[in-house]
Order: sequence, then C-alpha cells, then structure tokens
Amino acid sequence: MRIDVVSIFPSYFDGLTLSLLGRARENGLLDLHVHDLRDWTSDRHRTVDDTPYGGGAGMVMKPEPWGLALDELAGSSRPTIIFPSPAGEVFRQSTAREFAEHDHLIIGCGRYEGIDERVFEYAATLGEVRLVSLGDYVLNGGEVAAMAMIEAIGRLVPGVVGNPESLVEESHEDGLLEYGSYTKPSTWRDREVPGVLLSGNHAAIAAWRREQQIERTRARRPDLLSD
Ligand code: 6GU
Repeated sequence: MRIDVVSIFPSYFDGLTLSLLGRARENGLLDLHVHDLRDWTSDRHRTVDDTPYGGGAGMVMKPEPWGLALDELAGSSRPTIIFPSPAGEVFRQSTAREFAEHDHLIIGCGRYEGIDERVFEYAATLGEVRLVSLGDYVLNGGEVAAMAMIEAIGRLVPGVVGNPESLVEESHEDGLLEYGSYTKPSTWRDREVPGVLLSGNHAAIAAWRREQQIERTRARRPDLLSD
C-alpha cells in the first residue's frame, strides 16, 4: 500500500517511523510519503492561505497548491483521497478495514478554517474523495487525525501485525468492546485474577469473556448495542 500525506507540518509524521509502522515501512509493506504543501507554491512567501470570501473568522487554504499537489500525487492511479475534517463521516474500524483494501491513499491535511470547497470537487475527478472525522470534537488541523487513521489502517495491511490472530480479538472488531486481560501474579495487592481464567476450561473462558464484552459495552458504550 502507498500512502501520500500532504501537510504544512510534515514533521508531525516523524513519529510514524517508530515501532510497528516503522518496521512495516522498512519491510516495504507500507510505502508512506509525507509532502509539504508549500512545495507546490510559487510565491516568495510560499503562501497557502487567504481570507474567506463572504467574510468570517480565520483563513482558508487556497486551492492552487492543493490542485498541483493532487495532480502530481494522483497520477493515473485513481487513489482514494481522504481529507480529515470534523465535518466528515465518522472514521470507524469498518472505515479502516475498507481503506486497508485500497492500494493508494492520499491524505490531505487542512489547517485554518478549512480548504477551499472547490478542492474537494476537483479531487473527485482524480479519485474517490472521502471527508473523514475522528469524532465530535475539534482539532486544530488534520495532522493528528491523519496519524490516527494511518495507524488504524496500516496495522490492517497484511503482514504489518505479525500475528493476525491479535487483530481479531480487539475492541470494535466484532462490534463490542474487548474483554479485560490479566497476567501473573494471580494475586496482586489482595486482588485475584477471575478464577475461570485459571480453570483451563476453554469453553467456560470463552463464555466468560463474551459476557464481559457485553456487560462493559452496555455500561460504557450502549450506543454500540442499539445500532
Ligand atoms: Cl479529522 N479534523 C479536525 N480538524 N478536527 C477533528 C477531526 C478532524 N476529527 C475530529 N475532530
């Protein structure tokens, strides 16, 4: 999978060289390229923003640098072009699974009050456009959201996570929160590990874990059970 990220703060993404995704990049499983939007400006100040038509607070990202960046990065690959935005559809595990199937993603990170709306229309002529939000709160720009999405997508690319079994028993993979985990010692500060986990009875353990998943989902995320 190839991922191109466009941002005015490319160094945000330095952290993606660490750990799991860093290894995936070294192994060639994940071909991640981070670009500075200002590389597609031509004025002396490398300007990427301007005042909004119609007035209002803040600045809007100009369309021209985005147009040139998308032309160059899309080529003829018909990429999926993701714009992190609090006004987008909510990013879920199912969204991560869907994007992990694609072989070219472009992630365009906006700052200020947003990107000129015509950029989204133009991008749709180059590939599939998706505006995607992490949830109902506001970040200053798309960078942190893009990193979260890259990590969620990247770990689903075959080979990135060594043991594929560890992908299935996770919160959200089956629509429920994950069960609680325990390790040695079996007694710690007067607290016991639930006895069933020491029983060796695999059917009883599976049933207990499923019950835990349902109970904590009901307590913490009842919305997951109702829809
Ligand atoms: Cl994707 N972008 C911004 N700026 N804020 C957000 C978000 C994205 N998701 C939640 N809040």
